[in-house]
Amino acid sequence: MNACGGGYSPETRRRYFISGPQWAAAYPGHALFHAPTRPEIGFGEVIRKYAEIGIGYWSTHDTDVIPTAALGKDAQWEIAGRIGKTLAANGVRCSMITAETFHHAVWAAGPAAESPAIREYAKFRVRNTVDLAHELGAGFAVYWPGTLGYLVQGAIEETETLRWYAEAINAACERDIEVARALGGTTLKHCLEAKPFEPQAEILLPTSDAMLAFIGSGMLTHPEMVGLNPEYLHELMWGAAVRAALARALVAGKLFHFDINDGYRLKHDVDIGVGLVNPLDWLNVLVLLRSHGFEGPFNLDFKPPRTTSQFGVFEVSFPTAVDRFITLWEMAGEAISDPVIKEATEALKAGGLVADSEDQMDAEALTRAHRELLTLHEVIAHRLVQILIGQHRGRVFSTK
Ligand code: XLS
Ligand code: MG
Ligand code: MG
Repeated sequence: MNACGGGYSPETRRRYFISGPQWAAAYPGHALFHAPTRPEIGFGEVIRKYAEIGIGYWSTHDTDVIPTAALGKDAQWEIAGRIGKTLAANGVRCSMITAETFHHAVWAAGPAAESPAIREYAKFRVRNTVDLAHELGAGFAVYWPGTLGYLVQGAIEETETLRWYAEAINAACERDIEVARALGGTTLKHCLEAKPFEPQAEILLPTSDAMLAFIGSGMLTHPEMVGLNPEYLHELMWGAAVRAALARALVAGKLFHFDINDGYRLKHDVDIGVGLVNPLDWLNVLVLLRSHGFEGPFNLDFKPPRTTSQFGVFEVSFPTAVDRFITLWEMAGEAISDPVIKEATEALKAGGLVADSEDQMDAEALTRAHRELLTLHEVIAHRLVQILIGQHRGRVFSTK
């Protein structure tokens, strides 16, 4: 790490609204075909290490820290009390709680199963997530429906299942209104997270766009409280241009929270650290977000690779992920104020001029007036690569 030139200071890192998930740091390296490569660790160690690195916010699934059997019971509040003390002692804040509605065997048929008893249990779980979020001072609740879909065809009815899923989200919002009123505080931001496949073969809400349609479907009692937690890689997994997916969320006023990571198009959920695969695309994503005033939360939902040791998780994986994000964020600021990009963009927006003597509605004349101007698209793209690799600051390569 010293050979890499070191990193930002913890104080600098804390200036960004970056959250570290409990599950990301505690991921022991297991998967369907993979045995764990790292030991189990608890919230005490994760929060302490995040504090040392300068990750100022912590997020968690309910069951990352509370055994399923203890949820909603006295034991839960005892654990929540210990979490609260650990956070305070380390100067870290809880930003988000998410309900695990995919891992336990109870979710075999998903959170919106045919069985009314399972659906009541799902409502209990999301209401309890809201309670935990208020207790720990979080502002956001995330719902990744995970198993809302199917492996075998024809057994579930999609419209019914979506209606049932809406009932769970409604239960969370209604509970939130009650709790916020009782505490004299504000309600949470409820964020839906889409993933196109995994762990089900077919997913009923596979993309952020599908979720926007769901929010606007009329099935939610409080659509104004519900928005999105897009995940960078989840959008790539279906082949999206991530920046365009985020733009659609922005114009709908629904970009609430953002899971940051990296990976490959049309492949499974490899959850690689931000910027390790697509740094140019990431720069462009952050240009869009910065120019629209979105400043987080940026949730580090990646998985340290199985080849990284437990020591490496906190010495290499998390600090470098945070630092790549900060560097790309600062570069995005440079791109936004870059004089070359500015001038080129302004010229494009001014448009080409068809001579007064010519027919203003003549397609050929319009094409001629724009032919040279449109070359600026490629100039802008080149300039962005220069910014990414530092050439705009005079970095030069010689063949000699
Ligand atoms: C899984 C999701 C998950 C959510 C929270 O693929 O990314 O980690 O972010 O449940
Ligand atoms: Mg995620
Ligand atoms: Mg993922």
